[in-house]
Amino acid sequence: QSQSDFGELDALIVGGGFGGVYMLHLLRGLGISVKVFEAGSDLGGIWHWNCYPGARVDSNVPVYELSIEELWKDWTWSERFPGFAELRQYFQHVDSKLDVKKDIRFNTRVVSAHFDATTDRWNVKAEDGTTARPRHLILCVGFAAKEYVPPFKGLETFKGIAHHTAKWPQQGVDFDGKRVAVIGTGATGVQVIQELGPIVKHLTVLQRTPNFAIPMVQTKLDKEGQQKRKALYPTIYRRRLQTIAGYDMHPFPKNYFDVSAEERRLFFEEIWSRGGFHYIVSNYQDALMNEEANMGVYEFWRDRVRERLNDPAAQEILAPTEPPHPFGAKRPCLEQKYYEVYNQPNVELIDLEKNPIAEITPTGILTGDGVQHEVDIIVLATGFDSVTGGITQIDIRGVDGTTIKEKWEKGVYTYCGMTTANFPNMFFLYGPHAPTAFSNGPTCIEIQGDWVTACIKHMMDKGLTRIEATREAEEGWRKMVLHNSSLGLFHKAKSWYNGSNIPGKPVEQLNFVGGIPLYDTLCRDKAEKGYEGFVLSSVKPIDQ
Ligand code: NA7
Repeated sequence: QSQSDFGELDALIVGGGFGGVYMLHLLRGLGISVKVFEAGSDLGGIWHWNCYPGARVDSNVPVYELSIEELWKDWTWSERFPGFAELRQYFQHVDSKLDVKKDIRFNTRVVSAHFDATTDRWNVKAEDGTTARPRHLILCVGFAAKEYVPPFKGLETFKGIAHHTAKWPQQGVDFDGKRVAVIGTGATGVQVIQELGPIVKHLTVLQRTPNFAIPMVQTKLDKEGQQKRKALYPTIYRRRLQTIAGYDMHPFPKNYFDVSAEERRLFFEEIWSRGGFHYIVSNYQDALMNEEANMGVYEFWRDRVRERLNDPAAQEILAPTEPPHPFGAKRPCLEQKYYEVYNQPNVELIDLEKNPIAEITPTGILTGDGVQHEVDIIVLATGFDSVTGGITQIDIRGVDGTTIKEKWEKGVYTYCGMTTANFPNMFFLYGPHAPTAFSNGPTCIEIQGDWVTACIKHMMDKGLTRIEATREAEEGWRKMVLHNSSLGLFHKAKSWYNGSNIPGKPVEQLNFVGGIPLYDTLCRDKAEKGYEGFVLSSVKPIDQ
């Protein structure tokens, strides 16, 4: 494809994952001109980029899919937690039903968007020179669009294969007979390790902080069983909106110390065996607020994990006696055979807290103790400039020419977790100050997509061309987001939840922790009050 000018559009969506296709579907319904620019070569967003070995969603189906009936009525999954390949097939199914691709320009990475206050339009440019002048700019870039590679000394000298997991080659990598190092044990590292441990010649895991991984309890799903339950799907999707994290589970309406130790034990066993995020989300309602309760939750987890590990040293590194941070304050992930991998003779675990990476050499990794770990492949599972990075990496300039990166340099300001002052007609989904990291993606995206669509419809009906959040409104939203978070234990962990995984990034809660129902209510309330906290106006004629 050659560069082209899309001219004036009513809306331009950036990103072709869940958010982008949902937005496209809704905006088409308004009968307006809308296109999607997607940096990747196909649909899927996160599932297009993250094709590393073992990549899989930690949310269960059918809550992890769009609630559009045309899509779910004849789609079935093979597993409760599908892998990236099946998720990609789902996106092809979405295209076969909704014909989304015809309005998506792939291989089109948006590099800049400047607001033109004389026309109330965005001047958008992509890397290949493609341009568009949409009224509305809708960023559906997700929360993990900008990967983070730590500045390891000597990384560029490595002669083997090294990739960040989010930039994994689409054609895959041959691991047969290879010595592999995995740096990082977040959700990604855990998936890579449990996948590669059993098949590679040698695996070196370099862990800085242990992940409090909980059993996924993966299940095979059959077609007939799913089809039979389809009558319940509208209710399942409606109930998603009534749960704290947008799934099919609720916190238990009792405090940890309200019940006896025996009762707690039975309750823990029960929620543990359900798999998924039950052990966090369905736990006692004060589990993430009360430090002593949290310690009890940790201890049960620790003891279950230790039972699965043969080596006492590995037990202490992976499931320490004292937790480095409260349970759940940093994102735990779901695992299948993760801990058993460490019982294998071909797997070596290095505790970077005691023995950090000194440098990467042409043939491997040199640790602080002077040992050179010879490897053929390095998997960089080192995470993302999460939540804000996908937005701030684009040169987005608002009314006064300030970039979004400059605006958020010392702290994030948003209103309703979808807009920000000085950047009119710009909306973002599944980004900062929304339930993002604490929610099931499709649930959060649908609430926001519905809200943005209603807002654009309202503007078109009234002949308005500009909507902009006020500074006071975003100050209030920010205060509320930070206050809600301060009631829990989240600030006690170094985590991508609060930006502390990226050197120099301000450390503050980036997500709305108040839960899906409250978020939904607050956003609806602003709209119902005539878009309270926003200034709406019509374009000024150019000669004024
Ligand atoms: P995460 O959860 O941010 O994990 C990144 C991992 O990389 C984590 O274990 C980090 O250790 C480690 N890391 C980062 N920098 C370094 C350096 N300099 N040295 C050693 N180790 C390092 O990213 P994921 O991709 O796993 O998951 C992101 C989310 O995507 C996930 O939660 C899902 O929601 C989907 P640390 O913990 O900081 O000590």
